[in-house]
Parts: sequence; structure tokens; C-alpha cells
Amino acid sequence: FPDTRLTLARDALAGLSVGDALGSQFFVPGRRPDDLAAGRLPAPPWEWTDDTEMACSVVAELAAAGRIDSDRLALAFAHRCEPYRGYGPGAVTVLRLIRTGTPWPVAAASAFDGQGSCGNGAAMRVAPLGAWYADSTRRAAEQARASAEVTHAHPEGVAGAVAVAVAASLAARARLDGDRPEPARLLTAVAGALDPAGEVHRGVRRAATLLGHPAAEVADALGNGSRVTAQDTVPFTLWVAATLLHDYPAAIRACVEAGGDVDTTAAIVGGTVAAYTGVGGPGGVPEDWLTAREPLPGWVTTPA
Ligand code: R7I
Ligand code: MG
Ligand code: MG
Repeated sequence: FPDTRLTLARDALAGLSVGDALGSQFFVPGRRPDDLAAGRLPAPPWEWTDDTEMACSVVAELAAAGRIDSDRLALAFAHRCEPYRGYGPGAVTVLRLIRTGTPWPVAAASAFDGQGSCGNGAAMRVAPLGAWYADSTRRAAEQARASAEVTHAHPEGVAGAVAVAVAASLAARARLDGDRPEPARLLTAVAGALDPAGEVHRGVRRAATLLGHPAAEVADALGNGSRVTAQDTVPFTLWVAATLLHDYPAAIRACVEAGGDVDTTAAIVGGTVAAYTGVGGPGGVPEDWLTAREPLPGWVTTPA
């Protein structure tokens, strides 16, 4: 199983990074979502952002240690952070504190006047971790929590990460089993892993009632990430992933058309869907999209 874990996580990372890099192209003024629908791709290279940089650290940590060691992950996030990659304002501060010696629990708890961050940054980087734990949604949820808490102390920020990791775990498991999971069952299983008092939980439950509705209406109802929080991002992304789990390009187009925090919705959806479809092949991450994406850092493609 160890080689399988790495393959699944790498495929999810490919889908996440292509989603992030292509999605962020639509922040450029004048880029129109219908160009993508018509098959007109932005000119390469598509540069990836903080979503990919942090996901690479998660995968590198899993490959090196076989699990999440929060202390090591905090240092990896802090030291590998290239500030121009578009990090959220809370994340910039938390990572600077960690870099200058503040223990991560103190740094993460200090964000947003002591509430901790409920940004979508813990969810955006976690799909490959879910794919790594294709054999256990329980383990995926527990390790997602450990990976989230390093920067996101707010319970909704953590819940967003748990939700995405459980979805990616189920997606990868379905791929191994040759199954095609029912969207409703997938969303119900994700909701079952979350605190029923939380907003992310409520959003995922609501997503399950909107299956079959037009994506634009669903984005309107659930949020498209424009507030950059887990609550406003994760329910819609899991609706897209559940609905289009077999079709990576269509899933990414749905994110681009919905607008909002497109690099991050496409990163979450891309990572989760690619855990199921893989790269190349029918419905998978297209090879020419992968080539157009800026190469990933050497430390994740060829680990020591
Ligand atoms: O969560 P985080 O790493 O941001 C990730 C996003 C993605 O879109 C990336 O592509 C990148 O662009 O940034 O960074 P944070 O700064 O911790 O959180 C992001 C945003 O969530 C903040 O700027 C706030 O708008 C919002 N937010 C909160 N608002 C009110 N109260 C996060 N926590 C709070 C809060 O407690
Ligand atoms: Mg980003
Ligand atoms: Mg973003």
C-alpha cells in the first residue's frame, strides 16, 4: 500500500496544482470563463499560488514521515513560504511568527484577534492527504485536523479541511475499488465526519439537497469562496466534486464559471476529483494542462 498512497497523493496534487494555477489565471483582468468552455486555454506558464505551495509541503511531509507531524509541518510551511504566492493576510502573519520562533499553537491562536483563522487555507491544501488515506476516512479526518491546526485554530477552518480530506479519501477509495460513488452518499458521508453544530456541516448538508440544480444557482446558495472562508468555500466545492467526480475538465470549468476564490475552489475540486480520475486518460487531468502549469518545486517532485 505505501506506493499506492504516494501515487494517489501525487495524482491529487497534480489535480490540485493545475486547478490552482489555471483558476488563478482568471484573476487576470480580461480573462473570460467562456474562453475555457470554448477550449481556449490561457497562454502558459500558469503559475501556481500558496494553495499549491502548502499542498506540496503536506505531500512532502507524508512522503518523508508517513504521517503528519504538526511541528515539522509548521516549520515546512513557514520556511518554504514564498511571500509573493498570494498568501492570505492571516497566514502571512502566522507563518512569520512561526519563522521567528513562536510555537505554532500560539501563532495560530493569535490570528484574527484570538479567534483563530476560519480562512479556506487549511481546506485548500488537504485533498492529497485525503487521497493518501484512501483506506480510512477516520484516519484522513484525524490527520487533516493535525495538518489544519498548524495555521487555522478556528473550528470552521479545521472543519473545512476535515470535509475535503474525507471527500478525497472516499474518491481515492472508489478509484481503487472501481466504484462510481453516488453524489448524495459522498456528501452524506462527509457531513457525518463533521461536528453537526458547525457551519461547514450545515453547508455540506445543504449541498446534498441541491444535487441536480444548476451550478450557478448552487454557488449562489452556498457561496463561491468570495469571502475566502471555509464556510463560504467548502460546501460548493464538494457539491462540484461529487457531481463531476468522473470529469476533471468539467469540474474545473464549473469552478471558473462560478467565480469567487477561483484558484482555491479549483484547487479543492481539482485535488478531490483527480484522486478519483488520475492524470491523463478519460476524464483525468489533461496532459496539456499539466504541461502548461509551472513545474512544481524540486523538493516535492524528487524528494531526498
Ligand atoms: O486561510 P488562508 O490561508 O487563506 C487562503 C486564501 C486562499 O484563497 C488562497 O488562494 C489565498 O488567496 O488565501 O489565510 P487567512 O488570512 O487566515 O484567511 C483568509 C481570509 O479569511 C481572511 O483574509 C479573512 O477575510 C477571512 N477570515 C476571517 N474573517 C473573520 N474572522 C479568516 N478568519 C477569520 C475570522 O476569524
Ligand atoms: Mg492561492
Ligand atoms: Mg484563493
